[in-house]
Amino acid sequence: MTNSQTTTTAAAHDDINTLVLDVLRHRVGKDERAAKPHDWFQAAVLALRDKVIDRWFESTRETYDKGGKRVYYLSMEFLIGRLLRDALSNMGLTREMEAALRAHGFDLAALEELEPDAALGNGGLGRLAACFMESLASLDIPAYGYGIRYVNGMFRQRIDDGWQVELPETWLAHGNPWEFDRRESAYRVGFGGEVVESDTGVTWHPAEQVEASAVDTPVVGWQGKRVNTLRLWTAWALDPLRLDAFNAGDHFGALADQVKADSLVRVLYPADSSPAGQELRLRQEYFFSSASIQDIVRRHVQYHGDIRTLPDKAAIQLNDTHPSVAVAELMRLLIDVHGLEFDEAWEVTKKTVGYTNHTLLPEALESWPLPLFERLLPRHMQIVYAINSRVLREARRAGMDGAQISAISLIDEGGERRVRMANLAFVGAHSVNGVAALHTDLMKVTVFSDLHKLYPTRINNKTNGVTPRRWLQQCNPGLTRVVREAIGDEFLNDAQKLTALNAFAGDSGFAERVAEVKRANKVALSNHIKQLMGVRLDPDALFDVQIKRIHEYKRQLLNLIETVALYDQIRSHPERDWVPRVKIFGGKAAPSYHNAKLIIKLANDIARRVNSDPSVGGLLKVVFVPNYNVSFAERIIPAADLSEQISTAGMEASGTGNMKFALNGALTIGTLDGANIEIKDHVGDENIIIFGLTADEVNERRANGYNPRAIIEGHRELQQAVNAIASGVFSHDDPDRYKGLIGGLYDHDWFMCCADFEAYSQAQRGVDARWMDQAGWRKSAIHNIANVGWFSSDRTIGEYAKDIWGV
Ligand code: 26R
Repeated sequence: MTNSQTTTTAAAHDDINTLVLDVLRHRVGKDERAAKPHDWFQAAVLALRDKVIDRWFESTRETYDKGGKRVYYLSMEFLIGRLLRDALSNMGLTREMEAALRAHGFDLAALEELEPDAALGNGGLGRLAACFMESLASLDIPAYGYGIRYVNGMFRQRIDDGWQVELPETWLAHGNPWEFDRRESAYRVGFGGEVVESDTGVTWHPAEQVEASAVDTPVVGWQGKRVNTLRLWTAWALDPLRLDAFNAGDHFGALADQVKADSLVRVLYPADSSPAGQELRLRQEYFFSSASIQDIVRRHVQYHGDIRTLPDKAAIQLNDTHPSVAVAELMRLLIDVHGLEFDEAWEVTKKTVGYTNHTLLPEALESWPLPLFERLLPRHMQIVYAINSRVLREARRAGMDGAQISAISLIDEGGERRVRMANLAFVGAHSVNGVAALHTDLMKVTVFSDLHKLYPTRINNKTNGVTPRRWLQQCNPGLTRVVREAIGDEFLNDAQKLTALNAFAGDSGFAERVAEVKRANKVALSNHIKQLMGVRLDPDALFDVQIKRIHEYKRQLLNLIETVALYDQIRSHPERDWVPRVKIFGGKAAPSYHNAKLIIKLANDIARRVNSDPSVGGLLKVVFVPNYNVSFAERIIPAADLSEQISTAGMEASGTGNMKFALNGALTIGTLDGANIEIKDHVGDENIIIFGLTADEVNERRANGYNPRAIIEGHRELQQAVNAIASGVFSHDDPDRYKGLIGGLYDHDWFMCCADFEAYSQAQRGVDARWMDQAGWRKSAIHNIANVGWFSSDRTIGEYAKDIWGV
């Protein structure tokens, strides 16, 4: 360190130290001697926030001065996790804060654990939104994230006797030191009522109204370059307490409006790809879409005057179809409030909006019963009809037939009529993108095939990415240090510079240092799991990890069946050289998803049996970690040796956990699905373990009569394993518990666990063989770290900026 740097650091330390003490006294209201750890945590956040705010103002002023274009990212979900470490690290203040707290006897890492994990999302889509917000700020792109400030986000998962129990997460119980109430940014959002047409135009008279009020959280980019805003909406009744009713003795009725408003922002819809047939969900979608669009339009008119120039100053990205109704809302404001003609409004809307699709699963494609949509949003219904008539005329002119026209229609006419939100988003956007190459290709030939024919240039690919700040630097400081020592600091600014590490793959000294870090991370995780669950893990075993939402297409069941088969094999052939393995599972099941919950119970049943069986001699351990969330991922991923990405080919749109694991030096065992394919292309065939059917083969098997029963009966290990599960070997207390689950495998096995079992178990034995060659394994791990910098969300956001947003 040079002399001047030493001085700056020391000055910064004094500065932070003074600031923290001042905040502790005057804003937390505690004397140094009386302050508890949570008071110090609060003081640390508020002190840091002061530093962030200065940058925030500068960024905002700069954007206004330049009159530049802004990105608006509309998302029902933001799975942001904890912010203290992230903000400290991006502001370059970690060391100073550490020192300041140490001076008072506190450990920063311990205080970080006091921060609630903000879980305003289900899984991949929500976490992607959080990575994107960080990258937007890091790339110095002016952006707002818009979403809902759920009072209870994702449920907290407890495991009771092996079963998932859902508890409300009270992340706001002690306030949220990061956020700012923006009462001046409040908008009315209406529901129901009627539409009146007169000479002066169309007026919607809603039957009910709530007020959406903004709550802002600053999002700090790398090196504090820019601070953007995550604007989450909360709901207020226009008349929160009806005093007349209250005074007349109706104490509960007097609060009914506020209760109704509260319910809009109470919970995150607790489903991942399950039918969202609930009025509340549509209300939530419209609530946040309307407030966001009103805010965007208000800002534009205030600073630029003419609403017709909106596409030059605003790019609105819809994160899946959850905010699709924003298309109709923008049209409504342009026509009814700003007096544009339909055609002109339609051009402005399309130029402004982009839509990202995140899943092809039919059950996750949103559509709303037409009567519900019409009752709740009568004016939007008219606009949807008007858009539809225009689009269908275009289709007719292009020579499309009846079948194609009904596939393109915004209204699903088969059975109960429904409004198709994906079609609305598709036609209302100038860009429609998938999240990995295979996914984008499949979009063109499945759900969107006819829309793609009508608008052949609209679909494009933007392969997902993850932020290397959180998913390398912050979660794995040990690895970051070793990499810096080897290749310098350039990769901190550009993750693709990690390729310089390829030159070190054969350097045994470097490999040794990477391995030491991995081991230390495994020790740390083992200690945590010991403390949390009482299970002792051997840090020298192979840590084999599958953490993600529990879903049949992700095939945790395939992994569990293989685990049982391995358990059998170890017991039958104790003389063989088995590789000691720790199988780690984690993830939440949608509360109404019966099979997913049963799979959690099965993992726990298997764990109980295997972990207490002395005959496996510690060669196999199974753990299902409770309440998997972002902060848990930050502990587990740096400690993983093997990353399980084993979805049925064609079903996982991208996956993003796969990228995080590879970046932290785990090898992937996976199918040719989602971004696994591109990870393979980047790390090289020899550094990834690919197995199983391709997406085409899956389709072919399904089309030509797939017979899982014959496969099971023709495969001894598979049959033994599934029969053990079905007959109650792991569930003595309820021997029939898994009859139905395993029966489903025999009868249809939609997700092709049986078809892929042999290939998967072969691949796993191949993993064992590789592990025996530790030098080879380490080399592959380094090639993974070196070659996945491309999967930085900076690269992804750069592509969105250039190809979609024009910023
Ligand atoms: C309709 C509603 C209940 C709903 C359905 C599905 C709500 C949320 C979802 C979650 C889906 C869309 C999701 O998270 N998709 C994931 O998006 C990731 C980011 O692009 C991908 O990596 C991942 O493959 C995909 O499953």
